[in-house]
Amino acid sequence: MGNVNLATYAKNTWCPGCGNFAILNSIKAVFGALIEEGFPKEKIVIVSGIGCHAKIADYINVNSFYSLHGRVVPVCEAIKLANPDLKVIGFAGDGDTYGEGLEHLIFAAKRNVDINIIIHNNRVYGLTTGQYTPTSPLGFKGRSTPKGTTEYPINPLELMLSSGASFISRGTSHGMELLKKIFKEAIMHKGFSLVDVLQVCVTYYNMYEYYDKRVYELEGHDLADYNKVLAKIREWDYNNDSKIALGVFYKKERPVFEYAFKDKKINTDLKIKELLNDRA
Ligand SMILES: Cc1ncc(C[n+]2csc(CCOP(=O)(O)OP(=O)(O)O)c2C)c(N)n1
Ligand code: SF4
Ligand SMILES: [Mg+2]
Repeated sequence: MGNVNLATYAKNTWCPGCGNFAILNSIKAVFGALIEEGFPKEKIVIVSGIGCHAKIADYINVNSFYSLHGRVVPVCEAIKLANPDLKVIGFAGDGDTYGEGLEHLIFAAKRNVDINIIIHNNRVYGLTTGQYTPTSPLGFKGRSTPKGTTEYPINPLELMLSSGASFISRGTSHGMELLKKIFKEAIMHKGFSLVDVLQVCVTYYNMYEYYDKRVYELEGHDLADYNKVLAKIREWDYNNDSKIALGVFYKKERPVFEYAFKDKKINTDLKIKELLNDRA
């Protein structure tokens, strides 16, 4: 974090051992480094939803907007459209944005709005005490499913790839060095970036041991080859017992929405062919 102090007066109420601390400390370190490098602090805006994760807005001393459950993404989009000079980072829950707000996520990825969305994916509703979410595994036993869920989870990275996201990555709350690296790269990416963080909820779904045994870091794969990336994304489907890859899965440059939207000249200059080739 260097010399930049981003602490606030708010009392932290997360459970001891919660994976949210790793996200908080990693992002504070990244913001601190950006500010030290000369990026103006007043141009950073964070947005959160509703859930345990959302309290992060109270714990970082930058501009923030504490929004509604499921509405992190549209608030980020609106801020970015109003002022494209801002760096807009949204912190959302898995219930929050893979559930209630999913359609917003899909369309922000499709439009390639230049925002960064970080998902605190603890695969459970933490704040409301342990119900299942779209990424809970089959058979998950929680408050609303005492005999176990009968649904398979979604693979959010696969969904993001098919929706057109131009940066897709995954980290865990047990690996802060990698998390910092991914956060920085995602924030600097020009276009829609998603970071799915396997954030452990020690109280309702403690997966530290499970993840520690399975995670490995991605190395040297072709970040722009759609089919190879898809195969890598499908290796772990949030339900099977395979190894779990971490790092950046996909990265591609393509025109961002806010400039195409704002500047008619750029809009007419968009090369349709380039856009069509984008999925090749
Ligand atoms: C519109 C709306 N729907 C539902 C709720 C109730 N609610 C609050 S938090 C929450 C779930 C939080 O789960 P998640 O988004 O995964 O966040 P976590 O607590 O796990 O960080 C729900 C259903 C709400 N506050 N507002
Ligand atoms: S309930 Fe889970 S997600 Fe919420 S603060 Fe506690 S450990 Fe963290
Ligand atoms: Mg959750």
